[in-house]
Amino acid sequence: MSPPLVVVLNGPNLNLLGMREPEKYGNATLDDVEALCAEAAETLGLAIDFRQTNGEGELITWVQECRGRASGIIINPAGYTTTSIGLLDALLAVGLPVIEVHITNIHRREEFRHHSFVSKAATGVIAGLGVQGYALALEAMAGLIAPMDDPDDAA
Ligand code: CA2
Repeated sequence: MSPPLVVVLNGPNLNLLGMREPEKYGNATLDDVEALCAEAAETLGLAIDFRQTNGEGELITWVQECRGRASGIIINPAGYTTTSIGLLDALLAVGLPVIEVHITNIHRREEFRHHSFVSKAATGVIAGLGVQGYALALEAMAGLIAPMDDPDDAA
């Protein structure tokens, strides 16, 4: 049997990780984050599909495409966290466990970053633990999707 697929989605400007504002977001590049996720997924027996886009519509389409294909979604919605009802609606409609990740602690930052529309669709939220938050989200996701693979639950 193939391992459960977790889709890891990254929103706008996260392609700049490690290249700008390292004092805020650290030195790891998005490629480093993908490698970190691949390593964690391998250990946890998960497959990942890791993506980044600057487009709101593309992000929404990717969420929709998870239906029937993925077992869970990990998402750092970046700038769309605080603006996108469309993204919220897609995450609510997809019917999968969702973990929202932020590299920084959005609650220690500017007031406008505090309210996340996406959190309304999230099973859990990880913020402020740097890029390690992605590995922690994968660990939590493995726990959330494991019961689906338990043959005892099939009865
Ligand atoms: O802390 C996070 O992960 C954020 O989602 C990052 C977003 C920000 O809008 C959220 O409030 C919190 C910004 C992503 C932009 O990433 C950059 C990375 C390096 C240099 C510049 C931007």
